[in-house]
Amino acid sequence: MNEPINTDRGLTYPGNVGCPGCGANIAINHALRALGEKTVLVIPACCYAIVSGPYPQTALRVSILHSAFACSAVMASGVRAGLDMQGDTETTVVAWAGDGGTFDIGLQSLSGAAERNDDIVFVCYDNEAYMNTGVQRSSSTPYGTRTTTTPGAGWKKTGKKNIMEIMAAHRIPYAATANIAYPDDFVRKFARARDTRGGTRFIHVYSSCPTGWGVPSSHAVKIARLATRTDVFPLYEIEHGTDYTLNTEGDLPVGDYLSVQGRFRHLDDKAQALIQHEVDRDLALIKERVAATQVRRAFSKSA
Ligand SMILES: Cc1ncc(C[n+]2csc(CCOP(=O)(O)OP(=O)(O)O)c2C)c(N)n1
Ligand SMILES: [Mg+2]
Repeated sequence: MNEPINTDRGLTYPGNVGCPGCGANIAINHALRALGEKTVLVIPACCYAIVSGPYPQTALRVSILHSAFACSAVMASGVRAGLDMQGDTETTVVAWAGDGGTFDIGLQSLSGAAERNDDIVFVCYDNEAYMNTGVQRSSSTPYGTRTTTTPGAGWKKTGKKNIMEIMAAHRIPYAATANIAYPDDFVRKFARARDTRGGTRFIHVYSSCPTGWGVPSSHAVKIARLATRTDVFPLYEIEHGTDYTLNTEGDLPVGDYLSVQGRFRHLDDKAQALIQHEVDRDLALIKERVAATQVRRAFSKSA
């Protein structure tokens, strides 16, 4: 009850109900390090609504508002409007949603906030399925994955929705990917999102789920690092929807990522080759945009 916050201990309490190795717990630790205590989190229905604690319990030392599944972005917009009316310009308002609450049911509300360019940070911690309700596939679930709604030979035959491209199309001031296995890059991007005021910022966080992916909990960070080293989850930033910066270059084939996870173990060489092809194609598209950005910047300097 209004106890002064001792930030020396960080902004998370030492224990919560998350699964061992939960990537979202690692993500929130990194994120709050950058965001600081003047943060309001809006969390829709998802694992993290449970992990962050039902009132009056809490796992975090910042204010949390739980929203319905579909509307974390617009609720964050409303909190921002309320704070503005109180003259509080310092507090950062952050929607913290899963992939279901971002790619699927939350997409209209997120698109609305982004189109209005509301002054919020929207974070998708992406564990690539509806984990809280028992590992059902979402539109973020990658090609080849087995989930409880894509079991056995019915493994998912369509690809992952490209949420970064969708957000870039809204021409918001800042969008970035971040990975729990790269804490310095992660914290830098959250600090940048915090400081880029006056518009919508979006961060797509790679967030391992040992429980849903069939990997040992001790491998949560190792798998996350492999996602970026194989270019399955490249780290990059997009300013104003058009200016791209690539932060990493992978050095391993996708097989090194797929073969160590239960959810992909059934994939044969042909399916793995197709995934490699798509990963290479998507990375090439990002690189084309990076090159176009560099040309544009050089041109505008010389003009
Ligand atoms: C309108 C509505 N439909 C369904 C649910 C049930 N539900 C709660 S959490 C959840 C899955 C959330 O998935 P995601 O957003 O990916 O977060 P995760 O649990 O994976 O962290 C579902 C289907 C709900 N709360 N509200
Ligand atoms: Mg999810």
